[in-house]
Amino acid sequence: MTASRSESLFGRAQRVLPGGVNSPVRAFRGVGGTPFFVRSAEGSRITDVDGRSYIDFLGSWGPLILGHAAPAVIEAVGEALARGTSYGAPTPGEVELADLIVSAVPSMEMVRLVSSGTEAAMSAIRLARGATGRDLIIKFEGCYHGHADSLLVKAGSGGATFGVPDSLGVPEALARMTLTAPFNDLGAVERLMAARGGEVAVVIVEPVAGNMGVVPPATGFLEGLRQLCDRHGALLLFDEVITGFRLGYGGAQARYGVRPDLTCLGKIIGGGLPVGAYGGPRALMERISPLGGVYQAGTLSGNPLAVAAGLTTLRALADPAVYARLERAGATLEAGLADGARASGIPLTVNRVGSMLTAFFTDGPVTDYASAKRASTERYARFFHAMLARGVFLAASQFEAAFVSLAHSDADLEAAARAAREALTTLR
Ligand code: HOZ
Repeated sequence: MTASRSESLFGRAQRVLPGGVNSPVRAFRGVGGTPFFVRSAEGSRITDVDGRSYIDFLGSWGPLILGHAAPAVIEAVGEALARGTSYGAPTPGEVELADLIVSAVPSMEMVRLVSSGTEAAMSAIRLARGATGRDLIIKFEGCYHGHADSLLVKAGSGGATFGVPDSLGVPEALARMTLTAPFNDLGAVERLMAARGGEVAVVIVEPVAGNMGVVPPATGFLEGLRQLCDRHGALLLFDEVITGFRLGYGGAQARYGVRPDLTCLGKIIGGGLPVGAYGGPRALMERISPLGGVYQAGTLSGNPLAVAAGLTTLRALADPAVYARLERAGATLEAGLADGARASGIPLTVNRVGSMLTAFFTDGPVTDYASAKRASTERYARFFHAMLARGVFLAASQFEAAFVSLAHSDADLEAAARAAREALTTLR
């Protein structure tokens, strides 16, 4: 049998790229098989180099809330491109994007644009340490905040997929400054704070976890974190790289009504181009260079192409009807999965918040990393391939989210729900 184009490319790729990819989960090791290589994508569909087309629920891991190659984004980026790709000097677009972000996100009065979510989280942590004069951070098991040293401790996403939540190469001295608690376990945070609260600079959390699969906050969890931080003089940092502009125009903090001190954004605010951002109250943000002593800089920060894509995307989301549509679309996919589980008798727990969801192959509730890890990764792998064979592309790991976009039509959602019902039956 001759190799497909994806197979040949993967062979070549593995000679020159570690694992054949530029980001681990893409290598399909969590589900087995050969990753497809992408030729193009449009709307809800992604097409591989062998000409197979899939309804895409990966959405580039979250940014593509308008779908692939959204015409308005392509036009805006094209116009920006014709004016140059990068200047290393300020542009009007950055000011507009910053204005738009601070008017949308309740806790942000100022924002600094960077080039990735990793950079945003790393820089926000530095700011928190600089502002409080404290060194420790608290993070939650299974939450993922990019791959900066201090944050690769009990990390989700690729850390969960490959069983390396504590990466090699992170100095022990640094890892010791990251305390961890189970997600949704306020008691554990209370105990950490009681023991070392005076040394804690910041508590960082994904307000809705998306990197151990989707896990919503328990009632009172985010509010409790707010109170504990206030009591101990620590800052609260919401990593809204995934949830920002996805769970509503004001992100998870508007949805749950809890105001963090610092917020990280990424993904959607770059409309599919590389971007990140962190922000908070003026008094805190004015500690960043050139106003204050916390240093952070970047050649491509506020890149004009990313800013153009981001601005166009955020403007398209300014209508509340958009989020009502995303909610309905998410619910349709969830219902298809739940029906399929009932019909097939396969134990499945679907966690969904708005347009992000994960189907966990387990029968108990999934409320934290320990319960997420009880899911059968072997069943997920079979489900993933059964869906792919039916033309539906999901994340290649049990511990990631599926994202619905505004480009998914009712027909796409019904086709995906039908595929899920059939795929689940094949797992019996
Ligand atoms: N860290 C991303 C998943 N949460 C994966 C990014 C990628 O592989 O593109």
